[in-house]
Amino acid sequence: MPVTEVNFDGIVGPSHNYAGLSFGNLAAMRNAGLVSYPRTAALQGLEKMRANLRLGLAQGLFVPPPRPNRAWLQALGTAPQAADPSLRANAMSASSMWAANAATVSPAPDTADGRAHLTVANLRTMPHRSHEWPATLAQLKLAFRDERHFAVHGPVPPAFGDEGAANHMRFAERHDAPGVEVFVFGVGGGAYPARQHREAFEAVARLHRLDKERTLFVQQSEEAIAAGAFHNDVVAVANERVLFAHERAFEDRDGFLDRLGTAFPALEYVEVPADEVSLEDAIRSYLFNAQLVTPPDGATTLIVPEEARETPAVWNWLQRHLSGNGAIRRVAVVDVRQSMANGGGPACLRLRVVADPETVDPRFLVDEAKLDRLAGLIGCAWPESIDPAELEEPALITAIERARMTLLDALDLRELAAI
Ligand code: SUG
Repeated sequence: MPVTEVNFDGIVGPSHNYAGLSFGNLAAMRNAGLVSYPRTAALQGLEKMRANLRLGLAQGLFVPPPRPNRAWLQALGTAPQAADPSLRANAMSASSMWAANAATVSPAPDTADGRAHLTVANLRTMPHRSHEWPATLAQLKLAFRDERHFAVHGPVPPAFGDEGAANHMRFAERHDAPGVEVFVFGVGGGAYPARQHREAFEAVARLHRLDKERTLFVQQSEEAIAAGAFHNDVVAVANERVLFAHERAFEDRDGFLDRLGTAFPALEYVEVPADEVSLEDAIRSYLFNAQLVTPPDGATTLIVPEEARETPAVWNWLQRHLSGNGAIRRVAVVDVRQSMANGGGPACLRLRVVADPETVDPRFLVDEAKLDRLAGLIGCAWPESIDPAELEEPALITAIERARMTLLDALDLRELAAI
């Protein structure tokens, strides 16, 4: 099979809950304390994967890590029942579902050794995400273990925060052509943390052996972070020649566009002006946290969440763009409301890897029949609902741990059990 885009979606784990752990992520803060629906959440994720398959795209998955993370609690001198509620919630989060934060990926045509490079993200800024990487790394090492095609790197040292592909964009004439990679970092964000540090991305670019002439470092606008865009993929998305972004996404918009246009003359820039869609509407609707994809028929498609259709300024903008024959030719809508309520849209839920699917461990790839089987399993094993006040209940913890093992068995991934 040729080199193509493969999206690896994180299966929503059975512990999915709304504990309000992500300061600066407005949806997560707003919904703190609500009852969550892990079964519905995971099924919504599977349906999004199915929609991608039906567009003709290759699709993969990652499995949830063990939750509660007993090893992490043990290193902190405690255990699920004994831990104080805040520590316990940090050990129970299903946040690995947002696979755009799993790693940064540089496809083979961009690197000096002709292999695709992946660096697992350290996610050190948020305690509940800081302990994701060991389990993620174990999966990456399994899924992409063919060293003729892939190089998988451990995390950048935690002195510098790295949040992975959510702040990384790649431009190329076609997926299999050499690309220009853009690394977006934050400096300030008003009251909120800038989670991606420049030093971390500079290290990633060195580790991935990228060509300096085709590598750009760009500052995310402080205004965007302060407005709730805790990752760049909340205000911008790229695919092949197209950059789709909000006017206020970058600190020095003009300077960035000049540099990008020089490095990548084929750029097609689609900007949403602030006076047509405010930053607030863009962030609330997750217009830009969309998957921008090229299906086999060549019609660039934007996969947006239902919330984008429900936000009049956003939906009107999209209709105008489509009728004007713009770079985006089609819009598809998916329901990922359970994830959205924690600030994770369609793009957050996937790690995009440009590679030949035949070089990936097939246990991490899906077709519709596999999705059907997983839906049946999740429908039985995933908790129906979780009230964050009940996270310490032994019966719930047992159900969550059992559900994950059932999934690993079904996928023949038992070797990940103890990680
Ligand atoms: O890191 N939410 C995630 C959402 C990640 C979205 N990813 C991208 N933009 N690519 C985060 O803020 C909420 C968890 C909680 O509150 O329990 C959370 O972690």
